[in-house]
Amino acid sequence: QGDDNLDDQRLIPETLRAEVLRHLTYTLGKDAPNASIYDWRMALSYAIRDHIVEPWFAATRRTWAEDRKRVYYLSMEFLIGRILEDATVNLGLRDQAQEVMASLGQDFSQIVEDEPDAALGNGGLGRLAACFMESMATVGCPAYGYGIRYEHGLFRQRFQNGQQIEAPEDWLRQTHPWEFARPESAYTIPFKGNVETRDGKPVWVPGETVLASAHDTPVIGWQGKWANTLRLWEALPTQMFDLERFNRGDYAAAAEPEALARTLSRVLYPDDTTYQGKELRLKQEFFLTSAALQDILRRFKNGHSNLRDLPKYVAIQMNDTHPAIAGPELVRLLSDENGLPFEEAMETAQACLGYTNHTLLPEALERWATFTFGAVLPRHMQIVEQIDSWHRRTYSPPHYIGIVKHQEVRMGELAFVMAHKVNGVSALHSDLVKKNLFPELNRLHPGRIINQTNGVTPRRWLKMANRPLADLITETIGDGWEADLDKLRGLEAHVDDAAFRAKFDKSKRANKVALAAWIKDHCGVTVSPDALFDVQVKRIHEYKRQLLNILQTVSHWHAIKQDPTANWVPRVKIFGGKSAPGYAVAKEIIHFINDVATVVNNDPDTKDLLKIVYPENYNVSMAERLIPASDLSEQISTAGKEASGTGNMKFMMNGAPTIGTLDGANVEILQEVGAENFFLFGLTTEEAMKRREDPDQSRKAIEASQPMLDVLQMVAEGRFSPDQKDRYHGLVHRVWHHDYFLVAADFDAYNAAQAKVDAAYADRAAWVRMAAMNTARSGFFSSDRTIRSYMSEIWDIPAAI
Ligand code: DL6
Repeated sequence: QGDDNLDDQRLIPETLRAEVLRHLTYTLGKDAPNASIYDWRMALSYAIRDHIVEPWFAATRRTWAEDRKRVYYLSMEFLIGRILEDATVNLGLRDQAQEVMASLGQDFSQIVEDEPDAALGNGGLGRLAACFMESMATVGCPAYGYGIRYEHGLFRQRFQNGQQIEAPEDWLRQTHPWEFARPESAYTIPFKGNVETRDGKPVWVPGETVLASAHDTPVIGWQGKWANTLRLWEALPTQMFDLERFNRGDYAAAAEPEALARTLSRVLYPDDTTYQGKELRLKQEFFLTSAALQDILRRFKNGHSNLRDLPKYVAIQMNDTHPAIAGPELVRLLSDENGLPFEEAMETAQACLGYTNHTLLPEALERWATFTFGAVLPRHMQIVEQIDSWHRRTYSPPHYIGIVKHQEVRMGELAFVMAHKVNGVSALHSDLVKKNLFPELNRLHPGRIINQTNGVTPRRWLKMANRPLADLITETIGDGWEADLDKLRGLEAHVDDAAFRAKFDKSKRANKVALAAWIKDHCGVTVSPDALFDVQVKRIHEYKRQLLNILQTVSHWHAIKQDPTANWVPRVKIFGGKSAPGYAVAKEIIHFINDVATVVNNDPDTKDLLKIVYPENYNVSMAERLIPASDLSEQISTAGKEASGTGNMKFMMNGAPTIGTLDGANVEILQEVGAENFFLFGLTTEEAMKRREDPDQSRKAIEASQPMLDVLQMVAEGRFSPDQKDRYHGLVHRVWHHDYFLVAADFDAYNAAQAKVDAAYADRAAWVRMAAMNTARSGFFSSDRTIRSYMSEIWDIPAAI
């Protein structure tokens, strides 16, 4: 069926050209001479979307006809990025689209660039959800993704005098061509009010309601063989408009119900790490979850009558604790609304639910004051207490495990208790989830915690983003690797072949040349494509240690100045990432990086030997540009703090060796690629924990390191903030005295590892071999592998294709 579909598409480009022109005329209402780039993009997107609809219908029809189990992936974030090019790649239409647009006088790559990123996520967690959607479609796992259709995605970042400024993001200002509005799929979502007892039964009488209205985006898998649905909810008022107030002339008040309801899908919470007891956030979480569960039950009941059968047809995955309200909400729907006794409702819910934990950071594990929780969700407060006492009764845990404790509802514990499987996202992380996060629950429920190491989709992150390398891979090992990434191992046979290495090197250089031109355009900095491109792109956070990177950069700069004629390897240090708006320390790190860049980039002593660039507004499409052009991947978090990382996998696939700690999935990357192809440094998780026991540890580390002393001295003297010499006194003070993330303790080891990188880079043949080995051994990190593993170990769903 999939191949037929591809054959159809060989009819193009004439057909595709006609389709684009038809949409331009009849959907956009434009004629070609007057069409803007936006019009052309929309026309092309609609034409491509038409090709997705058939396989999408076919997949949906098969799932119904064969009465298949589906997975429902509940996530507050889907960091999708751009869709157009990705869809053309998966449909095998990229070349044709390029040709067709050229024949119409349009540049395909400019059209692709015109699409705004769908930035409905903060970072790794949201991007993982997007990779999973694509992989579920590729491997034929019947699935729905459920999320919120935020009007404003992650804020736009600008720098003003080196400091981060946030501006609202407005991707929906233009028509989003990939979605279908489904106003008929709308559910009432209740909030607040109180619980009454009627006929001995609890009845929730809500104080407020909003409507969740569905918008569906089809997600097409590789070669168009299967497609699933990403269903995003828009919040609408149950009562559109207060006509009485309007007639009285009070226009603002008349529109109030609408404005209030819409708030729920207005903005993505711009933070993935900090707990904030905001009622709006809790309401958003319930809004998504309740709408999804009502939709799931409606679909189930359309063909099934026994609710105890739900787990045979429904697997629900909670992506982190954000949708953890799914436990009590499913119990409420099954018992209050459908009459199942509480214990049966519990059993049924547990058999459906899985919970993925994505962080050990205590501030990111949600807890709600019972006061807030009870006010917003009064019936759920009762059910959570019922679940808590059921759990105590059934398993007799030590008294200190409680879902409700110290007047807080602990969403991690709630998700754990309600799920039949709990998973971490890398081997190390899953181990720490067992040992450090939920040790008591793990003892009570042995076997419930399992590991599912993350992955990324090689279609977007290699085939689409890195065409020169993708073409070389196909030329070398043939096709088929896109859907079976272990085939990349076939490249290993070629890494000692100088001709292959020359081609590998050439593909990287092509990407670097393109990036250098882009950097010149966007940052005004001239960089040489012959320099080593050293890249750290991710959210700015203390645990990710961008500070360690920039302090070592200062040290390197200082060393060059001391001995300018030595044989230095030219480097371009590239940073990218946003800080949560309220995270002052992370924002100070951004300011500091930009201040260091200003001094270093203008220093005649170091000229082309060292440049620092930090493009504004890092997002998915920027990652697609930076990662294929990288020589070195910076994965330098404090051991025990990065749950997995997925950026690390993308760099590896694109032939950039890692400089990194034994943290998250770095551990498995190291295992796959081998120590000789990885620059390992730093304390282990255990060593880090031990080191923190000494309250004086950072001072001791600094005093033992002349390079560290020199760097901190320069920063404290105001070398990088000549206009305000004491600007970074606080930063320096923290490194000396409050260095929880162990920047000082790891500094010398990091410095030494960077020196090894320089030495290795100077030997071209050996370096390219190492880079190629990284690509060759990256097969394990395909999200297809991850999804197949969720299907067999958590969801119990067979592939439909
Ligand atoms: O699992 C996806 C992704 C991991 O790769 C990152 O290591 C992890 O930090 C991220 N977790 C989150 C949740 N909040 N925090 N922090 O974004 O998940």
